[in-house]
Amino acid sequence: MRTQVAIIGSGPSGLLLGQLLTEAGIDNVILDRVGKDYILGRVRAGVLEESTVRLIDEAKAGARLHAEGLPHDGFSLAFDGRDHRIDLHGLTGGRHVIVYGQTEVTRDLMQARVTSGALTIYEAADVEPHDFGGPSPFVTFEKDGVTHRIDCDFIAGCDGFHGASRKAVPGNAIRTFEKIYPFGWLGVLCDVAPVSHELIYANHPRGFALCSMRSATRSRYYIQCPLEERIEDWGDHRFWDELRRRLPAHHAEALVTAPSFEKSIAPLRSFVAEPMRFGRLFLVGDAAHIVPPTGAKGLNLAASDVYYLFSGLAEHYLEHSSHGLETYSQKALARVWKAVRFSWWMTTMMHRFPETGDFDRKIQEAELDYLTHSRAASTALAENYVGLPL
Ligand code: FAS
Ligand code: PHB
Repeated sequence: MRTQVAIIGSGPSGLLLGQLLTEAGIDNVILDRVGKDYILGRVRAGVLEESTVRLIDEAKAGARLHAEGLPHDGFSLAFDGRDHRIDLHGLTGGRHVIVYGQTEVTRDLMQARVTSGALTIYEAADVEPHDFGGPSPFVTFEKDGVTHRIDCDFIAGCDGFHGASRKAVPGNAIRTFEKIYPFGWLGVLCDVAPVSHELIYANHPRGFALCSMRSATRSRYYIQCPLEERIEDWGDHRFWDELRRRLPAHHAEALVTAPSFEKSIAPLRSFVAEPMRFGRLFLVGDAAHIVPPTGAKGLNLAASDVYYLFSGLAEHYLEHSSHGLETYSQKALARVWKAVRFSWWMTTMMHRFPETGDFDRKIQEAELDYLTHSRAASTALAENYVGLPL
């Protein structure tokens, strides 16, 4: 088999890139090691930047997003028993974010791909990129007991943090930067109206909490928890009681609960691999970087990588210029590091660290006080949250 671009991974990165290439008439094949249902069963991000929405529109997968997504003009920071609204719309000259689950984005992109007739091969085992240092890379995989080979011009490694692409790069050609946080997020999904029409990020002595949503009738809640926590020790009642303790009283009283139908613990890390290009192999999204979800950047960073790589590939095939591909890594990393900084800053400001001493706590209080009383400080927060320019 031969294609122009072989894409490893059918998550948001791979699907978005695949559909943009297909719309541009550039042949591509997506490979994933699992099936559609497994991918759609993962509960992940919930907040989309406007630039991510524009890319989904370009991929002809935005209809349901515009019909069901929730535009949000602000969110609240809760601490010391009170709310402080961050007016995204007012502070950024009219910009906002859209609340729409990553699962639905993935579902819409998968549907767009089926409609376009482009090829995705699911349950492809042992996918491996080869010879990406030269002019004739290829990918191999196993399916139904047969080894297959796809010859291509370029390989996009969209296979997430645990994928094969980054691992295929020689150790002396790549540098990684990592920070592991000493806690995780315990998250639940339930079919009940959210406690507030906007998101609430809460800093509390017992730990961080986040009130989010997927729709007006589906809530998504998180509480910070120690890494060693076991999900089986967290019945719904224990979760709701802990969430109430971490919210201002008026929200705790207003909270309506329902049985959770998804409950999981996610560890938090910051991770960046440099560079993001190795000859004809390009790392995209979580394959190249991970951020703690506090800043709602993970999925949106994957989308900006796709924007830079798609632009470079389109320039290569349609304008016969390699400038975009040559500058992919530098452009993507410039935006990645600013989002990594923002996500680290939000996480440090909003969470209780086991080693947090009195001094660190006073610094957190001063940061929150400055943030909620200075237009300059809240504008900086707002412009990062809605997304820095591509
Ligand atoms: P993904 O990991 O989504 O997709 C990679 C795909 O590659 C998968 O389908 C996988 O099956 C496939 N793959 C892996 N190895 C392979 C191999 N060897 N061969 C073939 N295929 C392979 N971001 C936010 O913005 N907000 C959040 O609240 C948030 N919460 C998160 C919670 C969790 C538990 C996790 C893990 C991430 C969360 N993220 C969040 C970040 C998340 O949304 C990612 O940024 C997003 O999924 C990135 O998309 P991809 O780069 O496509 O990687
Ligand atoms: C979510 O709804 O899952 C969500 C929203 C905002 C975040 C993180 C997660 O910062």
